[in-house]
Amino acid sequence: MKLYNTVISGNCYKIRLLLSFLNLDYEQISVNLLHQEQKTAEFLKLNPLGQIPVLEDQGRYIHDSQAILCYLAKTYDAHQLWFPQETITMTRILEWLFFANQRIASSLSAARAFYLIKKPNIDIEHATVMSHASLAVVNQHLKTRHWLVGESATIADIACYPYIALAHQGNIELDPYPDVQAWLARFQQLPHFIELEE
Ligand SMILES: N[C@@H](CCC(=O)N[C@@H](CS)C(=O)NCC(=O)O)C(=O)O
Repeated sequence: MKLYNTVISGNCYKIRLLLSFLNLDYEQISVNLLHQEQKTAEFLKLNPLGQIPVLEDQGRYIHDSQAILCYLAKTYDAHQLWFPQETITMTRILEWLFFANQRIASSLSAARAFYLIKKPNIDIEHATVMSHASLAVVNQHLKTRHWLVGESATIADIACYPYIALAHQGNIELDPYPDVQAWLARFQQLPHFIELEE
């Protein structure tokens, strides 16, 4: 199994987290975004969208971090704990995967990209407002729960964790969100948890 990735990407970090939780061996192929390696003709054959992460497994190339999380959990988690298949539980998890891909990507992830890599064309005021709106939703949800869905960590938590944990890099303080902070601390206690740069 190969993961085309770069260390500072939160989307790639989601995949490294699940691979670690599942104790799976894989090879990391580093893709240099500054050199636009994700837009070469060769890379576009792996992902026509020209983005990382991309997972190669059993001759298949899978892109989008949320899709890769689903694929890995369904294929390699024998107990189906990370992505339970009971209809309502699965549906709730999908809600959070779409939240990560849409709301978190356009707010916390955008704010981080603005400050960390000076990514152009980001409306930082809007991204900041939307970051706090997103965090308020997550904080409210976690007031009565330990995990986003069900009684244990799932791929919903993995999909939302990186850009919330890295909020400070986008100048978003987490002080007003104590339930989010408690959830981050719980997540970091999971067996085989890894930091972004491990
Ligand atoms: N929805 C995708 C977004 C992937 C994405 O935005 N990847 C970034 C790195 S975090 C990227 O490849 N950026 C370079 C580009 O878009 O050219 C996912 O969740 O994987």
